[in-house]
Amino acid sequence: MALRGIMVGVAFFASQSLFADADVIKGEYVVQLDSRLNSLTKEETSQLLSNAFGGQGNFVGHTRLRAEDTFLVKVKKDVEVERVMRESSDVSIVEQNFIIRKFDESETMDFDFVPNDEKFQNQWGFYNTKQRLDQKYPMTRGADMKILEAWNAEPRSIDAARDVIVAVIDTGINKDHEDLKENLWRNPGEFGSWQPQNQDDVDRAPGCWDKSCNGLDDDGNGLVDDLHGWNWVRFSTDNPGNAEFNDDQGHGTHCAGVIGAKHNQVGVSGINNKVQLMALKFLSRKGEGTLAGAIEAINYAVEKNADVINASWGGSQASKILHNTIIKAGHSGVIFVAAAGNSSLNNDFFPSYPANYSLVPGLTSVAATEFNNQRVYFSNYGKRNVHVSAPGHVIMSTVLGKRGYNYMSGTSMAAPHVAGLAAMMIGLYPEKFSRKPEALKQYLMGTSTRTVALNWQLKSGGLVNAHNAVMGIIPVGNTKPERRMGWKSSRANFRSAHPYLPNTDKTYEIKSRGSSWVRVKFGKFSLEEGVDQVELYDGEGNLFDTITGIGENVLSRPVKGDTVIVKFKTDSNVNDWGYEIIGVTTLDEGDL
Ligand SMILES: [Ca+2]
Ligand SMILES: [Ca+2]
Ligand SMILES: [Ca+2]
Ligand SMILES: [Ca+2]
Repeated sequence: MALRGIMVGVAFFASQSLFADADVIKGEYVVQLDSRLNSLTKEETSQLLSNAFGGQGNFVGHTRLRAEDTFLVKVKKDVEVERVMRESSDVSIVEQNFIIRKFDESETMDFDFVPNDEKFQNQWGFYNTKQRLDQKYPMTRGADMKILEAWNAEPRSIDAARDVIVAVIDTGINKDHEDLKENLWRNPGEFGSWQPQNQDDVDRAPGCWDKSCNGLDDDGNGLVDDLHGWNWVRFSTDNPGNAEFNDDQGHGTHCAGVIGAKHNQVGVSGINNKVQLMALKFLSRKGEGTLAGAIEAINYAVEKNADVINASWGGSQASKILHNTIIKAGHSGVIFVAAAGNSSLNNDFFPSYPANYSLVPGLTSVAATEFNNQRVYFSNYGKRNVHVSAPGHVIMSTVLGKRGYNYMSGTSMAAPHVAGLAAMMIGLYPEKFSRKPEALKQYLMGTSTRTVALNWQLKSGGLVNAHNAVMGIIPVGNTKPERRMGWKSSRANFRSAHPYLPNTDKTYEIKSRGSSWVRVKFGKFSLEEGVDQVELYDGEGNLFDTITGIGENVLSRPVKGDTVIVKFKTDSNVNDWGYEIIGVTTLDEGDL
């Protein structure tokens, strides 16, 4: 089937105006006159400009802008620029006077709502203003997950997760922390007033008048006084563990703070000001736990109707039982958010568990990004097995101590950013996402920000974006055609030199007139991974795919429209063979 008119040509890619968001100054115009008028006197120029701008009734004055033919004109009432130029043959160009801003903007936050927690400024992952952290790192403005934008665009998002239960399966949660204690989940079966019935009760629980401290298993789940969670560190056949979930390491508390630290003037701000943090401790002070402990903790979370599980842990060893446990959790409606791992490895080839477990509805594997939205060097990645990324380097959150706060780095820190956002979405849109982990995962992927660098490293190609998520914005590159069938293929032949040239920055356009969707087929590519790459954009300049590394017979992601702009970029070293595009595949949604 022949393709309708594939066209190739050099396209100018940068189409954005530098002054796109310029504010204009009312009543002021910059005017360039025809150069033959340079010899006019000031009075003659004044008369001419006055005539052009509506006569003496409207014209206020003018001044020369240190050029023979260029003036600033002031008028009482704004005029139509096109009309002035059309009606006065003496006027060459008229432009409204507008405001130009320096590119490094001031650091004031132009938002109605900014949390008053004292360390919010350190939370670059929520809102990156290029602020200086206590430690020196090069920051990129806007490289963040758009939390402040989300809170402002949809203020309900701040407290939306008040009834959403997030199980932090980790080293425990610091129960005395000023930023967390109010957001601890309470087991409904283990609190409420209780009275000692006999001497045994008094002896066992002196001074206790509540189910949470009576030494009894009030909800009959086999665990005594499990008010906020449980501790499986010493769990064994003869030891059920205990109710002391308090963190002795800091890791779990850090995760908890990202998900739900109070907005209370002190410390940090959680993604959610209100949320139910279930403290399930199975990792010891050394940060180690057992398979059995992990399975127990996950089953506990499911039993107690957790909505989200945060798993900031793992390893290369697979377990079928843990896998089955997590599959069950997914089918029961929990979204399981797993850190991708910190080994700098590609999880598609070197699996990390639990992140890599397949067939789990909603399992979301999370890589870590840093201050410029690039993957942090230590973070695992994988176009098939790692779904999204989130900030995970030098993250400020809660730690040990009543007022303990500190930075930590890792995919461990990235996962709770996603878990926290998941909780927010469940709270905001329960009919869409509550107990629907796969739908929520797909949504978080679909609303994420695709970047050139993350495209080839992650399934979603990007970083979770809270603003897009609360507002229902799906970026163009993330949309998908409604139909899977009916794609038509035709041959194409575009290729780099073999081997390719250094310092290439080449752009061309592939067009298949009239198609609704288009994708391109690479016969072969062999490019220095992450350095030399082919970037694919739609006709409006929206990035939708990045091709790098090695592959054969690879179809790009689909994009809406009939245009693919191909950008080929290489650094100063030639490292490989290059690429060839051998086909273009199109879908016409008008066809039957
Ligand atoms: Ca109990
Ligand atoms: Ca009890
Ligand atoms: Ca706080
Ligand atoms: Ca190279």
